[in-house]
Amino acid sequence: MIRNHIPYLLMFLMLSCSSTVDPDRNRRETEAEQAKTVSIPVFNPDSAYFFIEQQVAFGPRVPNSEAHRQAGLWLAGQLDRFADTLYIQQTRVRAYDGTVLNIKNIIGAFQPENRRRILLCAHWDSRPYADYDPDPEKHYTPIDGANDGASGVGVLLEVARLISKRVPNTGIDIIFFDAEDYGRHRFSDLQEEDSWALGAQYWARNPHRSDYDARFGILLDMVGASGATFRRESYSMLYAPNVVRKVWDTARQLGYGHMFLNTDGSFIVDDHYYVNRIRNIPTINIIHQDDSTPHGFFPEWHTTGDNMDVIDHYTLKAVGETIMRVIYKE
Ligand code: AHN
Ligand code: ZN
Repeated sequence: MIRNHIPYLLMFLMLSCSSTVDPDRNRRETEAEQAKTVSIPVFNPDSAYFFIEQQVAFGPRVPNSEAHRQAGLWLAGQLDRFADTLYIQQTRVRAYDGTVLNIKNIIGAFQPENRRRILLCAHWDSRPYADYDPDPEKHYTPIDGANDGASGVGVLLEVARLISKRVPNTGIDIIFFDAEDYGRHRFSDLQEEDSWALGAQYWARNPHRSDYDARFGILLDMVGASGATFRRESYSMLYAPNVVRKVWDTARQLGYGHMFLNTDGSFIVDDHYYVNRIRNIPTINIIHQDDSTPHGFFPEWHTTGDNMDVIDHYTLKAVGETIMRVIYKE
């Protein structure tokens, strides 16, 4: 009986000693204890994987195609299962080549009454052409976009499923932007500015609520390929350095420091760029960058090889757990 008490006594002595040496230590330990006791629902990478598989099964989700229409309906239905309020923004935008695209931003609000909010987003369309395919015959073939597009949506659908089960302290909006990837074909002579992220540009000028604001935003783009590495993307560092730090620190604490690298990436015009520039919401991009490829992204980027074969459960788990922890720490 006495023996059982010795460790407690020792621990008490150790704690009281250390607190005289470092007055901050007790407070820090309390915070660490709290972080452990906040129960964070467990991110299921198999579930995220399945959400990606289902999107890809519709075929390439190119605006104006039947697969795009069907996938959009399915996605809205999925988000509606989990969110408190669903918004569908339907509009027409003009692509760089003059094509008029029928697009749809799909938005799920969680705790819409909460004034403290976080924005999470990804693009749900896929690119109309594999203009980086090693086979020139395929340079105008639409792509599956399993990683480029569907992976971010898959992770966020799993996040949506989990937060619907255990309400976090912060309100959350999940936005699936359309027409991110209808940017200029690499062999096109047309020089059109702002040809990427058309859905995000539209939303930034016409948010689903006119007074919409969030404390910060996180964009997920190409977050599912095996061997993914995430560098600190430069627009994220320009507009939201504290958010980058917060997310990268969280990933490192979880043991994913080998993927969330503390090295600088390049400037990437993506959905987050317009959320920052037009809406002024500090928003970062978690995007797979790879120095060893000619375009700086994952090897199958904008090729027909961007299919389910590149998707890796471990990468999904790393990103999903990081996002979940960031959410539940707020
Ligand atoms: C540019 O290449 C300018 N932006 C890339 C953004 C992107 C394309 N993300 C996914 N596909
Ligand atoms: Zn793309």
